[in-house]
Amino acid sequence: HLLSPSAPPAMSPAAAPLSQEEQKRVAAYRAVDLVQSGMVLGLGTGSTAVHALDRIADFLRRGILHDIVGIPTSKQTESIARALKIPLSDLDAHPVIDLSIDGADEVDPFLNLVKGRGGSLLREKMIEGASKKFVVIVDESKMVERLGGSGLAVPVEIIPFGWSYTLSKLKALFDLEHGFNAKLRTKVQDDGKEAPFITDNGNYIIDLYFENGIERDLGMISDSILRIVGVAEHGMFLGMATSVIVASKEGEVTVIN
Ligand code: ABF
Repeated sequence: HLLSPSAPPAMSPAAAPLSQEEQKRVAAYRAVDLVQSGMVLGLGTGSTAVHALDRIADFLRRGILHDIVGIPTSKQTESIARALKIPLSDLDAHPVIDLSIDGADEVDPFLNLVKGRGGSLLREKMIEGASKKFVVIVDESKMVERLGGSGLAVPVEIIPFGWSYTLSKLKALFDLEHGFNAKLRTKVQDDGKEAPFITDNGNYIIDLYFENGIERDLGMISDSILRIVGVAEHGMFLGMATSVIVASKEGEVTVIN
């Protein structure tokens, strides 16, 4: 039923603020309200997207949704979705996806995104780029004035061959940028040794850091990065999101289109 203008707010002023995890869940659940039976769904990766997986699985179990096909954006999401009994397929079988739902590391006022802290940016970009609708779900901490501005990395997936050569090319691109840094992403293995982080595609990640965020034209930066031989893809998702669902501490949900 329709809410009257005088309807009470989602949370009374006295209620405790939502934790970041609760904000993620609220945004994810709102996105799953957009899912309809029979849809082919791009299934995102990360701690926000996992709430959407839970909700989709719950709706399938209860018969609220049926005939859903999920296209996972990472091996991790594939195994979670499998355990939740969400029917799965791939991009080859479904080159057109109805709706993708995924988290992000940063969202700017123009709905440009940084993604890839989890390392699954290449598959995410392929699947979300093949989607008629791409809905991003975030807690309010992900909103930034400028991409790269939160101090988090802008990731670039590169092929392992000649990685330090590719790193030097990336460094040269941003040479004059104040406070710029670029590093190979590493991971401590079970034996305690540090080794390159390996993506689902067998590639490496270079993390780019910008002290004040990316001040230059994003489209030009994107083109310059992609022109470097050895780069597979970068984590800036420019003009791809059709809407962003943001949940706040106060329990408010804002949908930005
Ligand atoms: C993936 O998960 C990534 O593209 C992005 O880096 C990350 C967001 O993770 P979380 O929801 O855990 O903050 O979608």
